[in-house]
Amino acid sequence: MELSILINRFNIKGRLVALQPFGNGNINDTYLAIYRNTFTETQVILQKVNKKVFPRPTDIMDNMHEITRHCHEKLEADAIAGRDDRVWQMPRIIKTKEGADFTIDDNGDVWRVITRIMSAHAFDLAQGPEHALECGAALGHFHYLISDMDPALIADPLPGFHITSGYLKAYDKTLRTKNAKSLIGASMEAKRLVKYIEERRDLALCLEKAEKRGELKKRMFHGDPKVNNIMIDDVTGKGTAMIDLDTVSPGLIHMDFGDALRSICNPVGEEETNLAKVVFDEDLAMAFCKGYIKEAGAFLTDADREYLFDSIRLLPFELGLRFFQDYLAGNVYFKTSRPEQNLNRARVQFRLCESIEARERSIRNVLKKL
Ligand code: GN1
Ligand code: MG
Repeated sequence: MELSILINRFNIKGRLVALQPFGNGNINDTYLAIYRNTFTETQVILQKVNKKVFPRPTDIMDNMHEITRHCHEKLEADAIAGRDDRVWQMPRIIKTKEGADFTIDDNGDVWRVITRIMSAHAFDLAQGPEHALECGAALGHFHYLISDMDPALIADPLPGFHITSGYLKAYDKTLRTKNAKSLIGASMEAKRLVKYIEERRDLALCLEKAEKRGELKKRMFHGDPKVNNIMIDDVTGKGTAMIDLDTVSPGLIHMDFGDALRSICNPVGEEETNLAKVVFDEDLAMAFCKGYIKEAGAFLTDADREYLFDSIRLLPFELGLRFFQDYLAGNVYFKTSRPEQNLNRARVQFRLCESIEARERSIRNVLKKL
């Protein structure tokens, strides 16, 4: 179905002058649409929700409805009370002409339109400590925003998401397939990754065990706070919004903390092919943590703080495992543009994990001082 016909189902003022692919997401298909009016211009984001990843895309939209409603109310109340040092933003759902939150095309795919956060950008790589600090502040503020949401209003968007034991099980199952066996048989590098995972199986369960013991509790989390999901105001340089709200649901906020750090503190990014360049940058980590604690410090318990290092080590391991499993399964989950891409992405995450392990003492010292 033609995109311009599809977007025409939504209630947007003006004439459509541009509609083009946008961003670098690994999951959904995203487009930027520009509408022109006599005196102004409206820019919106058109997205197809990936139904191979999200089993019930309409649940994703119901969740988005609840999350944005809750957060917009809180943002407005805080703005009126003058509680903030800046304008915090969050995308809004643009309804169809019939008043629905989404539309379904001839293939049964769910499409939505949301507002674009204007005069702000997200970056694929950390730009330096100031940027990292603002990313920390944006995540911390987002945790504050969703902290008092009723989890019962949210349907599980992606069963098993950020449950490391589940990813290990899926990996074990994939290992037994013919495709995986032949890929591993043919590659020294793949063999090395198999060994790497074996050596860390126990560590991978540390947060789940802490949750079972009651030391850590589920709260609302973002689920995907990587650096290019954090919008920075072009004028002030301050964090202004978290985007990509599809995975917001009850979970361990440690998963967000670790995921943001594994993304922000790897200055060369997820697609680097020269492993020697992949290191965990402690200056960026310190800056991020400062920003995060300023906004979220008040609701971190002693036990929460106890497990921060574990989350920093766990998330690159978990993502590496997810990339490697997808490589062995034939690249069915993450978008790829070449066959070895998920293998390389896994190598980058495991290299980052090694770099974190090598710096454990000094990272723990930073965390202690927060
Ligand atoms: C996916 O859609 P995107 O690119 O923001 C993935 C994250 C990974 C990330 C790695 C729902 O996020 O968990 O950390 O790729 N999202 C989902 O780049 O699986
Ligand atoms: Mg995402």
